[in-house]
Amino acid sequence: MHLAMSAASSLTLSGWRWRQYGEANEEWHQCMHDKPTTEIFTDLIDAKVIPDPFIDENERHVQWVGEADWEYACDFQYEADLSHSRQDLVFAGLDTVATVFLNDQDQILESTNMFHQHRVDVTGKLRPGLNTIRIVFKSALHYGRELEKKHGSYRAFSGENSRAHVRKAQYHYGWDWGPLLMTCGPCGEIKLESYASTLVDVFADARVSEDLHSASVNVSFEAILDQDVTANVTVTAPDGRVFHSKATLGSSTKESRGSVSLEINEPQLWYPVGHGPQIFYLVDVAIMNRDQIPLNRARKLVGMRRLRLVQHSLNGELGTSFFFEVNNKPVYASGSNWIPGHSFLTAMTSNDYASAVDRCLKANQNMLRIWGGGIYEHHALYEECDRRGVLVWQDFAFACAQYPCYPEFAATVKREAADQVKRLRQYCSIVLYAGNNEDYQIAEMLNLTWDRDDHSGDWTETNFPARTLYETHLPAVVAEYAPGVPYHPSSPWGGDGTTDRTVGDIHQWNVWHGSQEKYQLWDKLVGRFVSEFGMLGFPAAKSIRRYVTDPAQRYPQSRVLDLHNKADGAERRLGLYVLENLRVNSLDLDSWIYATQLIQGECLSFAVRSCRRQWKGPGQEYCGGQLIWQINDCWPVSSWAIIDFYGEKKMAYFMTMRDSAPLALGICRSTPELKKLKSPPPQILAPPHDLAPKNYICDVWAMNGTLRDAQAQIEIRLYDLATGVLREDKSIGVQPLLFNRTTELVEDMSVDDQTAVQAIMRDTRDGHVIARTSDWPQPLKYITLCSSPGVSVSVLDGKLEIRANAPVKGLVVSVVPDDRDVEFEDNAVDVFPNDVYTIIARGLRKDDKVHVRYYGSDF
Ligand code: BMA
Repeated sequence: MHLAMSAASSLTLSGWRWRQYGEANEEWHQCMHDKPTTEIFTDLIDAKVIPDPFIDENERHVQWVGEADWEYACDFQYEADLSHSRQDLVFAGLDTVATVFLNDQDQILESTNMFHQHRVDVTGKLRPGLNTIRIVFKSALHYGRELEKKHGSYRAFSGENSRAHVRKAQYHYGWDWGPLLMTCGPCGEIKLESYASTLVDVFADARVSEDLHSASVNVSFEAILDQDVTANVTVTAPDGRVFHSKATLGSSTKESRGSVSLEINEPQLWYPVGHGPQIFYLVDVAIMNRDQIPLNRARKLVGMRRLRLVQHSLNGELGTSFFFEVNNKPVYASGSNWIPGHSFLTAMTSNDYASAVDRCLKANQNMLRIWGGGIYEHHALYEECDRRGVLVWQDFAFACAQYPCYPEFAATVKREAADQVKRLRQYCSIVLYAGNNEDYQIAEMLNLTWDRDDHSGDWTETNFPARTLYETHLPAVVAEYAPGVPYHPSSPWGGDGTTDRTVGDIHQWNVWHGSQEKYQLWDKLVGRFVSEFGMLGFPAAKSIRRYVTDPAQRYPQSRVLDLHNKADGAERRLGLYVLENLRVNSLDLDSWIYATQLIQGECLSFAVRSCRRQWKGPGQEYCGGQLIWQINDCWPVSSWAIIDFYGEKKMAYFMTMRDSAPLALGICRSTPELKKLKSPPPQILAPPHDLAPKNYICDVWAMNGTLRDAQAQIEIRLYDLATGVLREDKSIGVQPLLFNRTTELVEDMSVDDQTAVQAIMRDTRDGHVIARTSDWPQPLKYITLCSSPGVSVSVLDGKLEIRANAPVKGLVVSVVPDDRDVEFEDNAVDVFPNDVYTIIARGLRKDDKVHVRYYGSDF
């Protein structure tokens, strides 16, 4: 968490105007807002020059924007202050191929990397009174194609190949969930700083000792000085204790660096959510002149934690663990992948980031992976993660391509990495930097000739030159600027290659992509850390109504809905998973939304349960985490997201929320033969669903993700699906649940293909329900459901009570009409006889009408 630096004077430029560049007599258009950052697409939409590309088929009609060049200008006032000997223009980011002019005559900057930050000395170039900054943004498409001609073509998956040469957010080129919208503009704030001496960087590197009883804090700073100064460093502990130190900095070198070290006894530590408090030390650095007058000061909130990525050998299994340990406590990571929140990043607000983190926490998630095809995120996202204890896995901004490494490219990347790691390193929530997304997987796929055992450090002359970035340059930057944070060359990475399930992380896409396994086999797909897996699901009907304006286009395979579904083979794969598993009665849009969301939920729930089950305690951390692909969208689309672009939660959000709860239950149905297998059977040998057996065995387990041993009452009941009759009560009374691991509760319980199993965990003192889960015969399409399950929903102020006389799967409640703002804390639930399911619903009134849909309600 960073507090603003108070330079002697700082002015944030705002109030932009824009026009197309190079067109004769083109007029300037004033932006419709006076925000400091802006970009061409939002300005063209505001000015009604183009239609909103998110609506209908408009994406197709606006492609010319990315082929054109654009120009921005902004006026600002400057009053000379004699005590300030220097003026800088400070750029937080320009998207992307930008040439900057001051007062029209002076070209002060050329920038071709969206992730670079610039401080340009403009002393003596400003006029008293009105000044103008003008920036020409050339088409990044054209620029990339030129570079491609010069340096050769590199393969990129998603988007055109030229993107591999351009240091711009890669998803702007179009992705398998994102539109091709090549925006440009002053996307980062631009400030005029006027000063005599200023701090330009402050970093408090806090290292907590192994026994957690002390911390060494090295506070380093960089300053631009016109005189000798003293840097006064004060560290204030959350309990009010204050630590001081001082250093003198000389002005002889214009850019001065210094540092002080402080020892803090019994530090108060920052913990991830669920492990302890999120508390911060306030680090204050002030530079003072000879008369002890403060010239400039910077403040930072610093969380102190001892961080390790643990890769140790495991009891009885191959390979090594892969999990994070904070303050000596292993943390199981249950989280999601984060893609940029919008195709037009300047449209995002700090509130948007805060609510994204809030939704992640409400889904019982504790980690976000900031995926490499996006950006190094907005500070508001990291601040919120720090503040609320969500761990961050940060990729460097490379994805799904073979990247070059010619000298200019390596140089721009090294600078980008240094700029961004310096910007981010104070966030204690960041627990890992990874070199890229899936580029080693691409190397494997393209059969690039590379030798894992070649550790020369320079692979620029091979056909996998970017290895030099991922294994030499980027780790060097992390080691220099964020030495306390582990570096991982790629995601996925480890062992014998990117699919090695016993070492490092994997992206488990053999459900949906790859071999398109049945999701019921998810327990055979788990790896040491599963940093991606997913299943596509349609957005909510009310969201679709917003972006498909023509009611005639509101059917599942319409041209407009297909345009808003970028996934390769989406129709076939969705068809496969839905039809392979569900009895589909109708293909109208509402039914298709329900079907795809139920399948997504079932799949992700199998995955989360299977991964989490493998967190079995010390020496048995067979899986250290799972991250859902993906939590959010950047535009309205049918994608793997569990929350759609308009913030509507899909069924999978709630289903995986329950599986990720601190205290949760899991059931796995199998057969003795299947149970023995560690991997899915080769497909040729795998029985198709219709040869599925009639009799199964079930295991039941519990996860106690808290840091305390617990005891809970465990009830297990077997119900006949067709009649709702309770066949057997297999409850096992009070069970001890050791902390921070799973406990196996029941092994090999016999069930048949007409029986659903419900398990409930209750508090031993007052009997309240802590967790529920259920297991159903699969595939769901074969089960004979009760034709009148007697579902009743009582609507009360602020909550619902749901009852049923027979097992009901995937019950979704919504308010009618669905544009009322009611927030359901839970949904997409399985309801069983003899159990009232209560859902808290903020904003619900007892006279509200609700709509209920469950699996089979339309049969
Ligand atoms: C992964 C990601 C993305 C992609 C997703 C879905 O492998 O890294 O590149 O969007 O799969 O296909």
